[in-house]
This record gives sequence, C-alpha cells and structure tokens, in this order.
Amino acid sequence: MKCMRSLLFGFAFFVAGAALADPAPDAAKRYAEHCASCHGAGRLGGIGPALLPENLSRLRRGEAVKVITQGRAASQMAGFSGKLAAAEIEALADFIYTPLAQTPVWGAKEIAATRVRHVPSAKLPARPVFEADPHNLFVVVELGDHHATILDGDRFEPIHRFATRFALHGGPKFSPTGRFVYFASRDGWISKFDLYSLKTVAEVRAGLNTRNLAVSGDGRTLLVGNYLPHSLVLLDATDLRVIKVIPTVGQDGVSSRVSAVYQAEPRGSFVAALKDTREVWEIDYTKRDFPVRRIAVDDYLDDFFFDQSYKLLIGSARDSHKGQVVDLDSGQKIAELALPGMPHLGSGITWDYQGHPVMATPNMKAGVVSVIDMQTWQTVKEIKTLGPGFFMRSHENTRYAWTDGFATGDPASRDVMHLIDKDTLEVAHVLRPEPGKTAAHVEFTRDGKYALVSIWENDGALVIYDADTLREVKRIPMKKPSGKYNVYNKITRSAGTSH
Ligand code: DHE
Repeated sequence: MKCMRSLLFGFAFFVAGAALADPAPDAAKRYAEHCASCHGAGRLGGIGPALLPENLSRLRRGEAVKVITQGRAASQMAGFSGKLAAAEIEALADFIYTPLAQTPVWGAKEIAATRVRHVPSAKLPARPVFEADPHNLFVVVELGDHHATILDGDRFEPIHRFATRFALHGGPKFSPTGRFVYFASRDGWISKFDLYSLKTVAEVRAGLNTRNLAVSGDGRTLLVGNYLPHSLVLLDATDLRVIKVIPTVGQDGVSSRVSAVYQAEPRGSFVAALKDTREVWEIDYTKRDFPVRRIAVDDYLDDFFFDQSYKLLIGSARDSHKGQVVDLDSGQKIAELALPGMPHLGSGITWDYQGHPVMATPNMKAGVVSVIDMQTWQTVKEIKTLGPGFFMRSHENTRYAWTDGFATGDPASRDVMHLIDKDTLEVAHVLRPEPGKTAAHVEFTRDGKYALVSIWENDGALVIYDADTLREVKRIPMKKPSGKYNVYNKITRSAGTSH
C-alpha cells in the first residue's frame, strides 16, 4: 500500500480491483474504500492533504478530475483512469467539493493530539552546525515539491534542503534571535525548524485550513489564524503546546474566518483581522490570559500591514477600492485610501520620499503600484506596470523597489520584474530574468547589495542580481521557489520587506 505525503493535491487511492460504473456511483463509499486511509475518514487530511472545499479552493474542479484520472507527476499519486470509471471519478470530485454537514471540531484536545516533538530542546547544539553568517541565511520555500532550502546569503550556496508540510503559505516567521523559523501550511500544520541544527524540532496541526502565523516579539508565543474552524490558536513557541483556542465570534454574533494575524512588537500585542465581521482584534501577549481587545472597523479586512511604529494599521478588503487606516491606540479610523484593484497589503512596504514616509503596494487586479503619503494619506502616484503584481520588496540600502507582474498570469507581464526608482517614482528598469517564465517575489541580502528573484516554475530557479549594477551573479535551479526570507531583514523588520 503506497500512501503519499502528497504533492499538489495528489489523491491517494487504493485499488481493490477494477471498478465498474454505477448508474449513480456511491462517492462516499468509493472515498472510504480508496481515499480515506491517506486523506482521513472525515476528509480532514492525514498523510495526504485535507479534501474539503475550503482547502481545495485554489484547485479547479476540472483539474481535480484530471489529477484523479491521470495522477500527478513527481508525486506518489497514480492515475486511476484504468481502475475507476469516469462517472466514479466525477462523483468523487463532486464529493470532495461538497461542504461537510457539520463544521469539524478542532479544539485544544484535537490539536494537542497531533503534536510531535522531533528533537527535545536539550539536544539542540549551542552553535550552528555549518560555517556561514546565521543572520544572512535565506529560507527559500519551494512549492514545486514541498521543500525548503536554507541558503548561505554570502556565498549563495544551499546549505540544506528538507521536506516541508504540504502547501506552505504566507511568510515563515522567525524567533527574535533568528535561530528558529516557524512555517504554516494551508492544511494547518505549524512546524518549528532550528536553523542551527538544521532540524525540524516540533510540529502541531493548529487548524484544518489556516491563513498564517505570527511570533510574539518576546519569542514566547505563536498565534495561528484559521479559516477552518473559525479560531485563533495560541501555542507555546518552545514546544508548540496549545495554550488557548479562541473562537472568532464577532460582537454581532457572527462566527468569522480569520484573514491574517501579525505581531506588533512595539505594542506587545498580536493583531488579527476578521474576514466575516467588521472587527480587528488586538491580543496582549504580555499577559498570560491573553485578553482580546475588539476594534470596530468600517469594512471587512482581508489583509493589512502596519506603519513602522506599529501604531497604525493599514487594511483593506480584497473586493473594495478603498483601504482604511486605523489608529490602534484610539481604535478610530483616521483616513481612507484610494486603492484601485485588490491591493496585496501583506506585500506593502514603506520608504522615505521627499522627506515623507510613503507606503507602496501592488494591486492584484490592476497594473499599477499605489504610492501613498503616510502623513496626508493621499495617493502620491499610481505607477503603471506591465501587469498586476503580487509581491513588492526593497531595502534601506538600495535605490529601487522591485515588483513583479505575475498576479493574473498574463503572458505579457508574468516574466518581468519592474524596478521602481524610490526617488523619482518612475519604473527605471524592466528585467526579464527568464523570458516566458514567471518571475516573482524578491528578497535582499542583509546589506541590500543583492536581490534574489524567483523563477516561479517547477523547473525554476533563484536568480541573484547585483542590486546596483543589475548584473546577474548566479542562478540556482529550484522547484517552483516562491517566497524567500532573509533572517536579518526579518528580525530587524526592515522597511523594505514584509514583517
Ligand atoms: Fe498569499 C502572504 C493572503 C494567494 C503566496 N498571502 C500572504 C499573506 C496573506 C495572503 C494575508 C500575509 C501572511 C504572512 O506572510 O504571514 N494569498 C492571500 C490570499 O488571500 C490569496 C489571494 C488567496 C488565497 O488562496 O489565500 C493568496 N498567496 C496566494 C497565492 O496564490 C500564492 C502566490 C501562492 C501560494 O503559496 O499559495 C501566495 N502569500 C504567498 C507568499 C506569501 C503570502 C509567498 C509571503 C509573502 C512574503 O514575502 O512575506
């Protein structure tokens, strides 16, 4: 029997002889026979991913049918066209896209039961087991085969590569010293990785469909935000023990998904945005009962970021053309922002322009980067790009802000990187790291001298540029590298990167 720690939505089936088509195939029965041992009797996932509509939202039904029929290359998922009839495969696809009759219970008990401690803290080495600046390491997430690479940011040599949980999403988050990195998968697995020993230390499944995680500024606590169930989960950062599960129900009684969570270290708090009720929650992580402060907001928030002081929250709903600025001290909205087309504020960055702090964000549905004055909250400029972008990055020591054009997958723009001059707000250069192949997501070395760009393809690469001369200095083959994260830039909360 061959099960999989599957690659993109590989479905594991066990074949009990050739199946004949029923007039009305019993999908639940077929699921129990062929899928349940890997994907869980309740479709909540096991060694294979969860097969619930929430978790499948990024996979079109037709693609799911194709995967069941043909299997998926580079995974253990075999095709079942010869073993299950087409109607049975169609029925199975319908089945996995059908919501569960009841929201599964995933509370402290269920979470605790999943916790695995791979390496006890006492066994961890005092120093890194490799020769490289531990603060200039990059953690590179490779979505193509669900791995991560630890890269030496001085020599641009991979130090270590390891399997991650299925479908990581959001930026991995670092402990304050940069020694540990925490990953969240869309299926809710939280993994703690030790960058000194290069080992996964502990894992726990904090949700069934998870958005992202945050690490408290004192490094003691993690907060995980979930879509399924509707909850926030506090974990002990040392060993991932569950501290508390907080159901996310608004004052209006509406049970809500969590859009995103972040830490606000200068405030000693976590901040969580709710997707289905107009509230932002601030949780004081310095108090052991983690009190929740509710802040009413004008609109639902899908995404947000902070100014560098963490006093202001800048958030927006994806389908809105407006953003809102909320003063976290007073809990009041202080300004509205004009944002033309689905900003991706998690990628927002800030810099000084003519003596004023400005924020900039790509828009996923419009080929413009919005640059907004953070004192007047007026749009300074909408910089036209070749297509809608997803990620944006810069660094204090570099003159350009880099943004991609891959949000819509449009062939005309998906292979470009725009370099925006932070002084003139003009696109100064357009690079095509590999014509015809998707280019996305940039991160800088700790000194800002080099920019690392992903060729976001299964046979992709990391392309390293001198950020000043724009000369390519190295190309490292990788499997669909997505985000890459420099330890120093993250733990010092560089204005040019996501926090
Ligand atoms: Fe992301 C970060 C939301 C789709 C890759 N994405 C984030 C964050 C949010 C978010 C709120 C910030 C969290 C953090 O870093 O802690 N993303 C969303 C969506 O709502 C959206 C549009 C739909 C969804 O399915 O969730 C979405 N995201 C995608 C993708 O399709 C991407 C391109 C591929 C993938 O991995 O699924 C993708 N998102 C990323 C990455 C980051 C991210 C690589 C981290 C950015 C960073 O550099 O910090």
